[in-house]
Amino acid sequence: MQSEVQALEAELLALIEKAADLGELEAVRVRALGRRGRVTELAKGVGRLPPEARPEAGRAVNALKGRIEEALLRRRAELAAKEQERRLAQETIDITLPPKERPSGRIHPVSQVIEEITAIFADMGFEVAEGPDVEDDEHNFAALNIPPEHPSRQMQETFFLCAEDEAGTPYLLRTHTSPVQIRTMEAGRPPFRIIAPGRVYRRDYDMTHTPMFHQIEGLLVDRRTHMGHLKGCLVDFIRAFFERDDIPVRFRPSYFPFTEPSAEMDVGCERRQGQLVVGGGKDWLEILGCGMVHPKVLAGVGLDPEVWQGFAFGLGIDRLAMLKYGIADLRTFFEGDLRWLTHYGFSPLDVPTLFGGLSR
Ligand code: 2NM
Repeated sequence: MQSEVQALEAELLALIEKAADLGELEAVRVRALGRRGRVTELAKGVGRLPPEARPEAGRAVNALKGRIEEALLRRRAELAAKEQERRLAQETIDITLPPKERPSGRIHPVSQVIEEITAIFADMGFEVAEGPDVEDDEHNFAALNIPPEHPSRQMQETFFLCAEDEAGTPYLLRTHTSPVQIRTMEAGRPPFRIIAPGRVYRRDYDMTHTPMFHQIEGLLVDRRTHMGHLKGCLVDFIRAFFERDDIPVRFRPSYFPFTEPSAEMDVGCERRQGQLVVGGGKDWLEILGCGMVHPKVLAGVGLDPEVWQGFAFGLGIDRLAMLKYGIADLRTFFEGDLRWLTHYGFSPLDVPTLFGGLSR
């Protein structure tokens, strides 16, 4: 046994030394220590020896196994170091080369403005909520205190689907993102502080209307929320959005079925060389609708209006993008013209943040 061990050790150590790369070394390991390897076979032979010879032979084979494993490890480290040296010598980086071109893809103004508005409201503690484009009558209308005879429900305004819910009422394409607020209030517990950006659909098509457009609505529900909170929040928002501290703002009373009282917010503006410019001037431009969430809407989602109050608002993203970035025709937003996107689009690397600048 002793001489067999010595002979095998010399043979295997020679093979390990001869292995030229990690692949060859692995083959040697399998030949030595694998399930049918030479050392393994030798260990099996120990069981066939007379009992009194087994302990010594067993120790000799185990010691051999240990030495072979050690030799394998050492050779593996050697080969790995050699391999790395070879790669370091071969692979080069020419640091005098110019940097890669900036990506040529552009961010659509609608996506840009959604990111900008999200950055502003996120800073005030609002979270982004989303919901389905296909809605039911309950979430798009009924829960918002919009009665069956209300004009916005009529065929010429709303896209109805052929499919109907269990009650036989047709599904529809949401006409605003308010159903997202309803679903959020149904599913969670107050306080709520959310904004819901997304696509909405209305049957309308001309210079300033497309059948699909984008809205952001916001909702804040807490104890003792009042119009002062609404006003402060929206004035801060609009000044951050237009990146000017001096924008005149006024609130006019208005009507929405889902808020009471309701208001519209205007910003001061003026025409300069046929272009509408926000800030300064003596004209007013309507920018968003808002109000205190109607007690019936709160009660409908299981909130006690004596305990919880909220404010909500809604605005059109596309129109805001046109205003801020001087884009004349809304219909060009959705034509998919690459030249238009190259001109009006934004760099994907300039992510809007309050600390780094919204639009740069
Ligand atoms: C607007 C204007 C005023 C509004 C209300 C709600 C809800 F679900 F909380 F009742 N969501 N959005 C709202 C209020 C929307 O858009 C012009």
